[in-house]
Amino acid sequence: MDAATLIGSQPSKLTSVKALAESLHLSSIPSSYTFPKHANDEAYSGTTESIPIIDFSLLTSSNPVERSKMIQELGNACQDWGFFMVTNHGVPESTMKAMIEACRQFFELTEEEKGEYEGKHVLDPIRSGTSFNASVEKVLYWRDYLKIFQHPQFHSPNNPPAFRKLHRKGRKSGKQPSIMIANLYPPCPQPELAMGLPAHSDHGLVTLLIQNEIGGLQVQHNGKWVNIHPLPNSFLANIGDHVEYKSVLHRAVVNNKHVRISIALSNGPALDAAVSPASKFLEDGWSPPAYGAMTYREYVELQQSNKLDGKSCLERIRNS
Ligand SMILES: O=C(O)CCC(=O)C(=O)O
Repeated sequence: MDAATLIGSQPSKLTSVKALAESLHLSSIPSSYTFPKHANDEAYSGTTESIPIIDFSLLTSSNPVERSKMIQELGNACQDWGFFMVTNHGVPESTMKAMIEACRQFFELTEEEKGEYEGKHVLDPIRSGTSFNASVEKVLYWRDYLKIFQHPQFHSPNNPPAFRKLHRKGRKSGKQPSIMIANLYPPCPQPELAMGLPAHSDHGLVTLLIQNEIGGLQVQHNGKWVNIHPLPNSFLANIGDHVEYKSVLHRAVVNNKHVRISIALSNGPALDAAVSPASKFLEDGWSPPAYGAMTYREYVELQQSNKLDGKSCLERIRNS
């Protein structure tokens, strides 16, 4: 096992950014949070660049014309953006708000209480912490997190009680794992210097994301960073590294006024499923496979044990 896979190997325990942000008189960020800037880092917020909207009710419509039109639009959205908004999905707005509230209550627990869920291994079923993987990062991110494996086996912190109650309701059938990642981005005194989460793509098939009403998500599209402003009561969906379509780089920036909370639900193949290029693409005449077979568990472990850095996880497993 790689040393970085053991979260407990980090030299000293870091306080959460929530505690840091709330410390009195903090007017500048510690240098360990200063994120290096790159050339095309500025966000583009032009009005013409808005992500596709998929109306879920039409995807399941009994009208075949409507349904096939929406399926076509879904294919285009995956191809062109790898990111889209899902409306009319049937999840009550009150449930989405209650989830955000339960996560907010979790982050409000004392450092000691949250410490109970400080994971020792990247695949621990419940793991709370700060940054992404502080044992391998030179620069820390302005973000605290809670990660929970929710399927096929259900896990939930006992505290706050609202959490367990709510998540029990949300259990589903099927074998694919889903991992819930709650992110807290407290107000940052120097948001232009810090980063919530750096550019990365997600493991798995599709990630669904909700947030409180505060923006911060940016998606890379045609080489530019686009600010995403989701419609109320919608999900954001993005393609992960395990789908035929290309997964898309995204990141979370921070602000100096508001607490931002987002919840990502990552859905992947079965943890022990070996994922490899489809055999129909490996017939005579095609180029040799770019990637070998690997279980989803191995891929998640690899991604979580290393620095979050663009598509470096995919690059690591590329056949040379
Ligand atoms: O907070 C966000 O909007 C992005 C979260 C994210 O990319 C993640 O949890 O992997």
